[in-house]
Amino acid sequence: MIVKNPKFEISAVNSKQYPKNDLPEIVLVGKSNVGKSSFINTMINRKKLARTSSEPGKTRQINFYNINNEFYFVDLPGYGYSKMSKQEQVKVGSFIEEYLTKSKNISLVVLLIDIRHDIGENDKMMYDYIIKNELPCIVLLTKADKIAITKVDNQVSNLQEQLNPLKDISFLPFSSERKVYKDDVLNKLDEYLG
Ligand SMILES: Nc1nc2c(ncn2[C@@H]2O[C@H](COP(=O)(O)OP(=O)(O)OP(=O)(O)O)[C@@H](O)[C@H]2O)c(=O)[nH]1
Ligand SMILES: [Mg+2]
Repeated sequence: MIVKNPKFEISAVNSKQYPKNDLPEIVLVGKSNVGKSSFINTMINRKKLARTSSEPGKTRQINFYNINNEFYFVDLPGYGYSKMSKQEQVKVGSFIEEYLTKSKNISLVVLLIDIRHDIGENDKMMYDYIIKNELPCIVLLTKADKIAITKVDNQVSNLQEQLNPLKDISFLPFSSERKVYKDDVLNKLDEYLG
């Protein structure tokens, strides 16, 4: 994948606002603060096109980034941010669910999980939802720079064992700080874009 021309296209709050074309979509899901927006910036070589924050709960809408007019990266709000009001959490949950059920163009769901943490309850729920709805999926273990490089492979296996003991889904490490993982991930995305 060569990114020539990444463009922010639209922030949607309901399915009527999704782009009206059939470009394939690669969608980022995961807990607040896990690094979904940072992932997009790393993949498109831009520091700030997708807005990020050290405070969880930064992305509140569904943001579509048009890449080369070939596909979209779709940045969703994160789940599981306990400081968000109940009302806001319900709203965010319904955005995610509406997107996953209404979009007809999902080529791949990328589930992001922090490599340092065990699988959380809401990650398990998201994973089960993806499998039940037969959405194509890979799992990226983010913030891999936060652990010793020699421990990364072991931790990837450990988390895969917890979530996907059948090992029929790709689990890969990722870091927006330590760029050695980027090429493998780009190659994997290419497989799904066909
Ligand atoms: N060390 C390190 N920090 C990261 C990495 N990815 C993201 N971060 C940091 O983690 C924080 C959250 O990143 P975001 O990309 O905003 O996370 P998000 O998943 O989009 O969060 P929400 O929009 O709240 O759901 C920011 O301070 C990032 O700089 C990474 O790979 N390594
Ligand atoms: Mg975000």
